Amino acid sequence: MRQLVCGNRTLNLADTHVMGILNVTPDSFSDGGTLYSNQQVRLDNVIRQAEGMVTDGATILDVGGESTRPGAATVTLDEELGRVLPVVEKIALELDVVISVDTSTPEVITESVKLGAGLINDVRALGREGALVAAAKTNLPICLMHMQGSPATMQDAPSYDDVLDDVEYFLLQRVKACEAAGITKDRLLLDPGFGFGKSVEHNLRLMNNLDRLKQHDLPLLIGTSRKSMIGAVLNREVEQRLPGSLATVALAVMQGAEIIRVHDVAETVDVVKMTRAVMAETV
Ligand code: YH5
Repeated sequence: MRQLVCGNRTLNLADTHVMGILNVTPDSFSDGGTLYSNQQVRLDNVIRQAEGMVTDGATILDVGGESTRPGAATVTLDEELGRVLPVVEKIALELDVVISVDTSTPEVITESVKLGAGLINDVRALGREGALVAAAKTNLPICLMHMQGSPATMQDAPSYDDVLDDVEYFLLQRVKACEAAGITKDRLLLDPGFGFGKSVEHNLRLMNNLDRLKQHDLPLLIGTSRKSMIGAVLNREVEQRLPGSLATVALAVMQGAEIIRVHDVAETVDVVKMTRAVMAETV
């Protein structure tokens, strides 16, 4: 049986898992401003949101303390630690869920694991100095995501010979780097990185060709929730992108994605169930 061992919890990879997004950045735009007061992350509000997502069926929560939006303020090490660690600690104590930490920072990786993190999700694919070594020591699964450029400028002029070839090549290079650092393949997940240095057409081509990444026998994580590719296709503002997001969820599940990273857990769980029922031709 294909499994992902996430510390003290194990995910069955025959299931499709919904990962709830828990932003703990004061400049996050998706929470309507309710999670923060005076630019401070309110722990009780974050935990309440986390609890709701688990009740709605999320089996993974993704805790992120760095905003990777173009133009977002850079976060210092102390800020990131101060945002992420209390949330990881409290969720680990209170909820039955795998805690993913959305970070590129070696110190955050190392400290999160001590407090109960079960997965490392790095939009820089362990490219930062010291990240490979820190991640290797955790014994946790790592999600390697593709990004062209860096968050500040990645959407200025995304350009590829062939986006499918480039994304696949980059991710396979990172898999090799991980293996050289002692991270075995059974700990790795792949993610094409929707919206990270990609035009709408690049994103659509990736979405329509997930089989290219599925060929490598590693679990696939997909994150399109509320992203600008949906805004561009439908001409919708960020708060009106749920139906478009759910369409991409059905397509990703149909193509075998194992983990779906979303803001809207309840709606996504329904779409996952419906899609899986069709694929299995049974309830
Ligand atoms: C991802 O795809 N994304 S953070 C802009 C939006 C909405 C959402 C304008 N971390 C991913 O969620 N980790 C992020 O609307 C991620 N895969 C993985 N593995 C960006 C984000 C977002 C950005």
